[in-house]
Amino acid sequence: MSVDWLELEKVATNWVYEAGHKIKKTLAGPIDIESKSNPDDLVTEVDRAIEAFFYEKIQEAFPEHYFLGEEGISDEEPSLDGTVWIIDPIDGTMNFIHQKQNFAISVAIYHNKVGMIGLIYDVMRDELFHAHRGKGAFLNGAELPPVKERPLHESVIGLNARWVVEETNPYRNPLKALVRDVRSIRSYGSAALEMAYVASDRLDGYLSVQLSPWDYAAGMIILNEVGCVASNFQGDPLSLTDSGTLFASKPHLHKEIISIYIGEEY
Ligand code: 2AM
Ligand code: CA
Ligand code: CA
Ligand code: CA
Repeated sequence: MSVDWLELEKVATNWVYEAGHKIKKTLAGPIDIESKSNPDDLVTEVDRAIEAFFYEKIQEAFPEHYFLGEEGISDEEPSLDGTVWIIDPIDGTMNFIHQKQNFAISVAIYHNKVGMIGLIYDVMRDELFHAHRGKGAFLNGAELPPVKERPLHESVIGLNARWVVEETNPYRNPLKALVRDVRSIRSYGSAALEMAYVASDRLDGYLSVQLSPWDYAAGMIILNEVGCVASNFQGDPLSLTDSGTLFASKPHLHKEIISIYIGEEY
């Protein structure tokens, strides 16, 4: 069955705005918070409710589509053949809880493993980054130009400082050297937004030692449209089923950082 991508993009965009509105409304009252894998790995009732909102909308409108979300609503065996929605209802949950800003909704639609539509919505700033495969990437409707490179020593990189000090992190030393050599480091705390910032030239690159498909599925599609590259630290393609390292950046810088700093297996 053929898919009307323009219609799908319109519908997905409307749902993202609707979800953003729902999230904003919750900020007025108390929010129930729980820990997941460790005391700092947080989830709220809002993360779960927003994931359920998307799942129900998609089930109703497109029952033949698959669904993969961070908070556990997934089809039993989400297939990568056919059309699959990969959704992080709130990316940057810690920011959502502590700052009530600097978080995003991330929605990606893949078709037979190819990223077709990517949406990253910064709810509180009302900034929607979106991309449609082959048709470009946009910020609030304005097309993002192909990225321009800067030399490494003038580059600003997104990175969580924790990974540079954590004794058990095998990438500690390569990341230390990278932190030393670039112009500066930023830590925004939302992988989706940091990837959108690389695509829109607010950052030159972004690295994370541990992310999952819902963290980067939409970001990859947006980056691809402006000529950026997203891979693991070895430069291999990212998985849509497994977690791992992520390095997103402008293409020349991508090659340079992998070859000098992070590309070796540790
Ligand atoms: P999340 O807020 O959706 O959990 C924080 O540096 C970034 O890493 C966020 O994008 C966060 O997504 C993501 N992340 C992935 N795994 C995480 C984990 N186990 N604990 C905290 N953040 C995680
Ligand atoms: Ca999480
Ligand atoms: Ca996430
Ligand atoms: Ca999340």
